[in-house]
Order: sequence, then structure tokens, then C-alpha cells
Amino acid sequence: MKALDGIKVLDFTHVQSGPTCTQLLAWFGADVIKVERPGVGDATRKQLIDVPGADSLYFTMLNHNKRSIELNSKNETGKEVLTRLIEECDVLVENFAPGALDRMGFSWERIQEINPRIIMASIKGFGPGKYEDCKVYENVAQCAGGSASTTGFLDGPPLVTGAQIGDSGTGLHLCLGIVTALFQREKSGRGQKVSCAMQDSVLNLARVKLRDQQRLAAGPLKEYSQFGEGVPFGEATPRAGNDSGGGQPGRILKCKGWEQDPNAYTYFIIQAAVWEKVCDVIGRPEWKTQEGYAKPPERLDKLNEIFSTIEEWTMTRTKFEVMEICNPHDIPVGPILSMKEISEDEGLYATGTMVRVDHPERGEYLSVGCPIKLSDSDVEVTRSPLLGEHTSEILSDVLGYSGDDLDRVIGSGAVGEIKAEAAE
Ligand code: CAO
Repeated sequence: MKALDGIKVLDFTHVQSGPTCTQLLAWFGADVIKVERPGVGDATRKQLIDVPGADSLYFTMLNHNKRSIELNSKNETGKEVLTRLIEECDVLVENFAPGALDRMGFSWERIQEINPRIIMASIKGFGPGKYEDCKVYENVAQCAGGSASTTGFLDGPPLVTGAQIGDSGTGLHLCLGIVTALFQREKSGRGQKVSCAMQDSVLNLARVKLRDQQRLAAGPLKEYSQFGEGVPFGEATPRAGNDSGGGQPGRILKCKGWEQDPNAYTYFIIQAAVWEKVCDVIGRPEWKTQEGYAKPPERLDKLNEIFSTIEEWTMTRTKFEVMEICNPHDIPVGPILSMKEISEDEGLYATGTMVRVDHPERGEYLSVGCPIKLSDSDVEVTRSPLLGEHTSEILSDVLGYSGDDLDRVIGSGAVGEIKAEAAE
């Protein structure tokens, strides 16, 4: 048995934020029915194509374990089928542009009328207010949520981060809202609306930077490198380069081979508790007792010198050797792993965090599996559906259409062309 066995999800999502959420629900055992525009589907199917004629990795890596039905929700028969789906499903998830669902004739009020037990979950770029009508993509959310202004180096422009905190981050938030609402429904018997704004989700993940914004009122942020360098603070939380966010000085340092390998670096934290061990490992035992070095506050104006000295040592070791040497001493370090190294790490496949998936159009590809492990609800990652692959079975098995009625729906053009069963 899987945690969400028996839960049916009407997946009206596209691109990345919504599909991240519904993919998690599918991995936890829900029957996720992805509704896609006939002949077109989720736009990501055809974005960043690497294998001509096959669904893109963008699509396949975000839509595992789902079923796909083609449905034109603006056609009258299509609206009828959508209404039947709303009746049958426990959860509806959507991330259309603001107002799109209302324009289709499916406002939250109408959806509740159709099925008062349904949980309707929506992602928009912004919450209610002056930007509520905006269409929003990943990097816009990273900028509006305070992440970009606090990422990068002090003397450079704001930076967006490679982790998709706006899209996938919001999908994760929404998923939590949905399972919480399902839990409440157990007691109340009622559905509810779950909303997540991408700006809010990014801000939630950038919480420590709002902490620092308020700390500025009490004086300079002493753990930031710029404090030791004598650079004055302005009115807003500054960009902190690779400083660690938790108050213990940390930097990214070069390791052996950095001249050829752009990822031959390690993260290195000089945590106060292990300072003496750091001094021994890098061959500067005198710093353990030397005035100006022995106590954490004394070191703050010498971080550039200290980290340069540590780097002279890390440059004589590979990033993995640095880890092997420092770990037994509890010195917090971490190799900068490339995506190539991660994709070749068999340990990650053993835990299911990385998976190899077969696909009828593109053959085997790699993906990230479910990062959340439940001891009593196993995840088996199965491939993403082809466009409309399950239209026929959803119409008959889930919605109960048969005979002339089924022919009427198919003949109306609302559900696209019925596909033969896809070859596995
Ligand atoms: N049948 C008929 N019409 C359909 C349909 C279906 N099955 N599925 C979608 N459509 C229609 C919508 O109703 C909409 O029509 P209207 O414009 O007439 O209302 C139209 O397709 C386009 O939908 P959209 O505006 O959501 O799509 P877009 O490509 O123009 O915008 C995006 C994309 C992501 C910017 C926008 O959906 C958005 O802001 N979403 C919320 C924020 C979000 O999730 N952003 C993350 C994006 S990346 O993960």
C-alpha cells in the first residue's frame, strides 16, 4: 500500500512548478490524471528537444507516474468531461495564468458546487495585490522573493541560482498544502482551496536573509566577509558571496586540479568548535593559541588571510581527499559536485534518489527520483505518459463512459485522437 492510495488528482498543471507537485503526489501513490490540450499538451513536451520526435527531458523528468488525457476544456463536451473529472477527483491542481480557469468557466465557487470535497490547489506568481495578474517564471520569482538581491558577490550584479527554488520550490510548498488539506478533510469532510505564490515560496526559502535585514538595525553583520574587510553595510541585506549563512565563517576554496576542472573546489567552514583541528590539519598549529587567531571574534578581520592559508593546503589535495581528511575531525567541508559526478554516483541510485528510466520514444534516461523517503510507502518511478496515452481508459474506467456515449465524446473532438496502446 502507498500513502496516497485511492486519492485521485486532476492534474491541470504545466511547465515546472505544478508538475513538480503532482509528480510527488503520484510518487506517494495518488492516481494523477494529467489533462492536456489535444494535439499540443504541456508545452515542455517540445521544449529543449534532444531526441527528435521524443518528449523532452524537461517533460519526462517532471511527469513520472502520471496518466495523460487529452481534453479541450473550452469545448462544450470537453467541459462536460472536465466536470465529470472534478466530480471523481479528490484534488485539482493547476498553475495557469491568473484568471485562466475562471475564463474556462471553472471558478473555485463552481468547482465547489460540483464537488464540495475537492481540494483545489493553485500556483500563481504573486499573491493578492498589485502584481496578482502577472504571469511569472522561475527567475522572476527568484528576483521578487529576495533571493537574487542576496545572491552573488558584493561587487557584482544580483544573481539567480541554479536550483529552481521558484518553480520546484513552490511545487513542494503546494504539495505540503494539499496533503495537509486532505488530512483536514478527514475530519471536516470538506475540501478547501490551497494557494501558493512563487514570490512567497522563494521568500520562505530566503528567510535567513530577512533575518539579516532586521539584524542590520543592531549594527554590521559581523559574520559577513565584508565586515572583516572594512566595507560598510548599506540599508539592505547585502550579497554575501560564498559566506556561510549560519554565523560560522565559510568559503569555497580551490582544490588540486582547479586549473583544468571548473569544479575542483571544496566548501570549507571554520567552525569554532573544531578550530584547533583545522589549525593542525592545515599545518598552522600556532594559530590555536596565537593572539588574534585563537578566538572567533578576533579572526573576523583576518578571514581573507585565514582562508588563503587554508586554500594553500586544499590546493595540494583533491576535493575528495579534503573530505576524507577533514571528516574524521568533524571539520565541515563538502566537495563541489558537478552534475556529471552526481549522475555517476551509484550510491544515489542505491537509495532511489537517482533513477534510470526507460521510455518508448527516447530509450533510457536518468532522473531524480523521490527525495522524500517513507518507510511504509515505497516509490517506484515509472515513465511519463505520452500525450493522450490514457484518454480512452480514463474516459471509460474512471468516468464510466461507454457505448454510444463514449463514441459521442470521442466524436465531439473534445478529446483528440484516441491512441493505440503505447508499446512499453
Ligand atoms: N484546453 C483548452 N485550453 C487550455 C487547456 C486545455 N486543456 N489548457 C490550457 N488552456 C488554455 C488556458 O485556458 C489559457 O487560455 P486563456 O488565455 O484564453 O485563458 C491558455 O491555454 C494559456 O494558458 P496560460 O496563460 O496559463 O499559459 P502561458 O503559456 O501563456 O503562460 C505561465 C505560462 C507559466 C507564465 C502561466 O501559466 C503562469 O503565470 N502560471 C502561474 C505561475 C506559474 O506556475 N509559473 C511557473 C511557470 S514555470 O514552472
